[in-house]
Amino acid sequence: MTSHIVGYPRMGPKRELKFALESFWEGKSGAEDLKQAASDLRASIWKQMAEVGIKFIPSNRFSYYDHVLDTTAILGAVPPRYAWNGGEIGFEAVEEYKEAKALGIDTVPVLLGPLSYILEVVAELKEAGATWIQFDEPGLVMDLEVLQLQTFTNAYSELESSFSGLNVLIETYFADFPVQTFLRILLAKKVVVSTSCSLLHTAVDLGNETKLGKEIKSWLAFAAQKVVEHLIFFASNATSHASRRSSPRVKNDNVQKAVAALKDSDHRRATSVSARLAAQQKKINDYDYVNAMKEEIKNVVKLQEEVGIDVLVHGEPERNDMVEYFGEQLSGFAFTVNGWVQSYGSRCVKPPIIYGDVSRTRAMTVFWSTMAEGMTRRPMKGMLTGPVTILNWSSVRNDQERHETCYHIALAIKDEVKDLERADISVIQIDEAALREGLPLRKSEQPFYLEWAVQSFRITNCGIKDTTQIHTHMCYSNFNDIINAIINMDADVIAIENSKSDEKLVFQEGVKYDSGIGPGVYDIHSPRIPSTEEVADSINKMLEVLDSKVLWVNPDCGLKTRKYSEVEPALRNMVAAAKLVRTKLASGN
Ligand code: THG
Ligand code: ZN
Repeated sequence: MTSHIVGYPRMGPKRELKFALESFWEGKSGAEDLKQAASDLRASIWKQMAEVGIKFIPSNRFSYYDHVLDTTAILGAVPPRYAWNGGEIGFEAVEEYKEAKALGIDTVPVLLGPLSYILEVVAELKEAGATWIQFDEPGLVMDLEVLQLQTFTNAYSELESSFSGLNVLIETYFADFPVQTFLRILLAKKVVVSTSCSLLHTAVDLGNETKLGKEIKSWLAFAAQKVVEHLIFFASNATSHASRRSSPRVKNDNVQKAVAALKDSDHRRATSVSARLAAQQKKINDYDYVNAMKEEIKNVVKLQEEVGIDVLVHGEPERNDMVEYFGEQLSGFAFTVNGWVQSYGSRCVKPPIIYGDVSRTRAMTVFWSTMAEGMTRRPMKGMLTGPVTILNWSSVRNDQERHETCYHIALAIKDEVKDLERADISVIQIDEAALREGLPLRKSEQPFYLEWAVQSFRITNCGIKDTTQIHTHMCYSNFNDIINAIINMDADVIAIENSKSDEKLVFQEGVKYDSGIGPGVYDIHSPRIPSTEEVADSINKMLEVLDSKVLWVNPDCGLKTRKYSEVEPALRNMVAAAKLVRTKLASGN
């Protein structure tokens, strides 16, 4: 039996890569400093794996920003709109292999897919002395047509002669591998034990966690621990699994009973139900802190009023992250100090750990939302994160089904919605940014996921007044295939990311969408400021398929990654565009 690691976090245990990158971008350090930081990180990972006795250590796993972007650049497959003329890109696979070899470590260089350009790299790697090569083929676990599988098989058969003298590993992840169709031609005939997917998006080292209790720590493994753990094949895990089963931290009778008692009327809106439970308001002791936040909120409100936004937000300066913030105030969650996970580029998140039944003990957002609401005569949205997103962006206990945990969270968020309504917040946004992201790859598993995900969302706002407007937001495009699930969410207004999609939104024939919808009119992930004409153009395109009564005009996602110097002119242009189109509509042309 041979040991093997598919991939490892790139950020470093203390986010060294993030800081090196951002310092380089800001011109505070040079390219050499950045390269040094990167090679230090690679060396420490290779050494660590070699020390614990991993046989197949991967190289060519590194990327400064994104490995799919790198491959796109190598292949020259950059969309024409970027006008890429950066020329040819070198075979860094060989460089990284040599770099590890210089440290005395013989690695398995990893390449993305069996494409013709790879042949050249293969030859160079053979010459440099590589004996194993790993190909990532994540697409293999999707529902493939016979023809597509045949194409894979043919592609690898074609390549076989170039592989002579080399051992080949084919790697899939996140779902089962269609063994019967593919293993026949697989060139690696040994059994290799591996983690089920790359550790890229796991936290780095549990050893750096100072605030987690001993018991909870014994239930967890970050990348550094998984590397060791999979070697001993989970045997030693038995004790910690047993400790978790019997721990009173995990089971909460009240939550179990509440979930067992859920019935249809808990996720179907009924017009006549009125709000009940008394709102609790957390008492904030730190006077200075509250005042600083208040100042920030005032500025955000003022900016939006000046720019001419109709429905305002308070900017959430009191929050760290849209998931972590709620986790911190709910029971059943634990937190890391250094459990950073790469999200994209240099951006990281610190997913909370859901280890037990989730419940809400006090109001979480009412204090800030009412404060903000009192600063303006325009509607101020109460901002919440939905249960599916809290679940999908946390590390979730695996001793019960994910949908059960999701219902726990839904009930907790429902309490918050009720409290906001009682505090006269009449527009409440419940973000389900990660709803699409959690969709299983296999079609056969999708209906069940969508059923409990949609029900969880509906639980949160079932029973509120008709006059309270529920908004939601979803990140990432490709909503066409789940449009019926989205309609079933029964939200009054939905803001979706759309601006990067070349696909035409969204409404196939026969789909009737009559609640409010705000397909994002510009891309917030770029610092580029969209012009008024550009936004007006985008609005006009939407009006070709949507009635003006249901259309909302908004950016395609939250603005937290943007500077005020970018946000302000962008929003001004957006509002100007909305006014332009409105005037045109009113004049009937
Ligand atoms: N929260 C969580 N997951 C997410 C997002 C989120 N996943 C998808 C999407 N949004 C990813 N986008 C971002 C955008 C910005 C940042 C992280 C993910 C970010 N992070 C800080 C950083 O890296 O500097 C971390 C420090 C901080 O929390 O302020 O800016 O919104 N859970
Ligand atoms: Zn978004």
